[in-house]
Order: sequence, then C-alpha cells, then structure tokens
Amino acid sequence: MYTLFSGLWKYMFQKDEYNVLILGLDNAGKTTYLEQTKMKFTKNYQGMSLNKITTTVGLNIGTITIGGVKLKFWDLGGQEELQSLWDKYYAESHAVIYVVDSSDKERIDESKDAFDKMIVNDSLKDVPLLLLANKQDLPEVVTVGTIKSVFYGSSDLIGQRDCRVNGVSALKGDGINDGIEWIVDCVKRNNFVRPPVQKDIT
Ligand SMILES: Nc1nc2c(ncn2[C@@H]2O[C@H](COP(=O)(O)OP(=O)(O)OP(=O)(O)O)[C@@H](O)[C@H]2O)c(=O)[nH]1
Ligand SMILES: [Mg+2]
Repeated sequence: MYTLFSGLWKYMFQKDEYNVLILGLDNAGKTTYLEQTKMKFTKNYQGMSLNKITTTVGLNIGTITIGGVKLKFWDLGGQEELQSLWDKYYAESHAVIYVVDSSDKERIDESKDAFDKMIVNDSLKDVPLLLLANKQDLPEVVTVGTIKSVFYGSSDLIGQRDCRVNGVSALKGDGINDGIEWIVDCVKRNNFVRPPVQKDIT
C-alpha cells in the first residue's frame, strides 16, 4: 500500500533530474550552446542576445524539461586556470557534453588533451559523452569526420560508455535537438548506474 502511494506521489509531484556538464576549452561555444538549448526547449523563453555572451568565469546553470525528465546543465569556464575546477562536478554528473571549436585548428590538440585529462578521471566512469564539433556554420572548419578521428584516438579511455559525435552550430541553432534527445535516452538507460535526483515539481 505504502509503495503504491509513494509511487503515485512521485508520479504526480516529482520529476527525475539529471545533471549534464558542458565542458571544453574557452571560446568553444559552451555558453552559446546552453542559451540556444534553453531557447529551443523552453516555451516562451526569450533568452539573452547570443552576441552579448562573454567568457564564463564561474558557472552558468540552465534547466530544461524534456521527455518527462529535467536536465540541469552546468556550463563551466574553459580557460586553462578554470579547468582545475571541472573535476569538482564529475561525481554528481549524469552526462558530459564536450564542445570543440571546429574553426580553431591550432587548438584541436589542446582540446583533445583537456578531453583526455577529463575522461581518465574515475568519477566520470560510465557517464555518456556527447562530443560537439561546434561552429560548423563557418567556412573552412575542421570537418566532423576529422574531429571524430582525432578524438577516437582516445577510444581506450572512452571505453564502453555511450559516446557520440555531432556537428553543430550553437550560434545558428543547427544540430542541437538531436544531441539533447540522445542524452535523454542515455541518462535514462543509465539509471541503475547513476540514479537521477528526485525533484519536486515546482
Ligand atoms: N560562428 C560561430 N560562432 C560561435 C558559435 N558558437 C559560439 N560562437 C562564438 O564563439 C565565441 C565564444 O562563445 P562562448 O559561448 O562564450 O564560448 P565558451 O565555450 O562558453 O567560452 P568560455 O566561457 O570562455 O569557456 C562567441 O563569440 C560566440 O558568438 C557557432 O556555432 N558559430
Ligand atoms: Mg562560457
């Protein structure tokens, strides 16, 4: 009886919430991506003007509701001195979105190094990974295929966890939905390994 009642209570008044980290080097487009995602998935959300976004020094938080669950995004600053703060969030995260600036050929290796350093951390074991080759709207960018092959050099570190590479333009809003829907499927499937946080519906 209690189980039935608590199940009904949960169904009516609570939602599963998953924490999604957005990481990548500075200037990769993380905050632009978060704003664009909020605009796409939140009815009547006006959002800030994308060209007014400046470098993130602390943390931006954004929440969307999709597929009956909540995704809570933590967008962290990507500057070198801020990367040491990333691992404070690993244990509580359910998925990672790693953003790469496809227009910055010179920093692809630097981005891959930061990715490797992140992925090797035990606290991220079994966490699904979405790698975004961002700024695909610009001319002469590194292709999604090339970025895929560079990062798949880390396949030993990635291991068995769910991993996907998508080409996107955070600025124009292209390719966003597909990745978010994939994240939702992955975190739900991963429920036993990383259970969601139960949050009251507000
Ligand atoms: N052309 C183009 N520019 C983009 C895109 N995404 C982001 N930008 C630009 O890239 C710059 C950096 O974007 P941010 O979103 O601030 O980057 P960030 O990764 O949050 O950077 P930090 O907060 O410093 O870590 C801004 O000038 C954005 O307008 C994109 O898809 N296409
Ligand atoms: Mg930012």
